[in-house]
Amino acid sequence: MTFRFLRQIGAFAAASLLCAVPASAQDEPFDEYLESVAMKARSEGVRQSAIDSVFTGLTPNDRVLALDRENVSSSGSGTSTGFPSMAGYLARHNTASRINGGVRKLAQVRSIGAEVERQYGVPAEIIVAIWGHETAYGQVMGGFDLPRSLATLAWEGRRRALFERELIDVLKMVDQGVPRSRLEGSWAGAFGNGQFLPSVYLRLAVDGDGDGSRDIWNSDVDTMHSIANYFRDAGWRTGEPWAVRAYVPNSADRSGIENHVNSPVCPRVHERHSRWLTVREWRERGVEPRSPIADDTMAALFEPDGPAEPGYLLTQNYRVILEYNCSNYYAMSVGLLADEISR
Ligand SMILES: [Ca+2]
Repeated sequence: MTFRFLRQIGAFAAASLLCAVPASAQDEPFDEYLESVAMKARSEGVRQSAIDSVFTGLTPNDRVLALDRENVSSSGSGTSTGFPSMAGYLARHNTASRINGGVRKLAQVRSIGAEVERQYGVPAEIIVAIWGHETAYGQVMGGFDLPRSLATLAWEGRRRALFERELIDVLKMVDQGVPRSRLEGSWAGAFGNGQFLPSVYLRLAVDGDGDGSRDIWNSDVDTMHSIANYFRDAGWRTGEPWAVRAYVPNSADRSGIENHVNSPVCPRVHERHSRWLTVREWRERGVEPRSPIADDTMAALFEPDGPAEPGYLLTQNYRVILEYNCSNYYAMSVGLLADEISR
């Protein structure tokens, strides 16, 4: 349920382990820390009434601290150069129940999906697949008090800049009229059907049904519009597949297509992809797409489990899925779930 954020934390965990946690982080009393955040929030225009309704009586959550520590130690230990099997991951995550749930959800939101697709250019099955992976189609959205989680993580200090920003943004949500009682989510501060963070909510959530509230907890329409808006904002290209399965001949020169560009964001994810060529250039190298894709589309080859296993030509839209959660396992499972439920 907290997939996106857990992943993001995971990506930074190794680096964070190398940086000393400020020794004084928790020497500062929680209430004093909240007062310093309140001052910053006021300087950004948040009304005192919103601050009071969130901060009054707030205490740190030990469970959140424990989960954060567990997350650091488990992510930090992965130093092997081999990668876990994609096939194994897909078998665990794209289960029959998740696929069937997606087929039902897609049918249930068919008319909203058509409208959203027309308006944002993002296919309904991609949105529903995100929804399935984030919260099992809204069944598991997390029951942590959001301001309490964010305040605890910001106060703890390991990633204060990030969580303090999110804490001020959750105050802004309340200032804008989001009911205090609605602020529940994951231990790491993500919430609603698509597990947005407060900063993402403020920037990209959409009131799709026009009732005056951006309700990504309870409204299917608002949820679909909001996830689609996220994708459009991240550069989704209308009409382009996220990837296509591809036949790669044994004779293909894999060293000749290596990617030598270091990605500025999550390089360990991007370094597993080949360099980018047009589909026409892939065909000239004997790589054959198994489903329709235009010849001038730019694509990178990805063979997650090695040359003997399925290969994929990834497009720009795959990178958009990575924007939601920068993990090849996540993006492949979202894309393949979308393919599966739209069959
Ligand atoms: Ca609404």
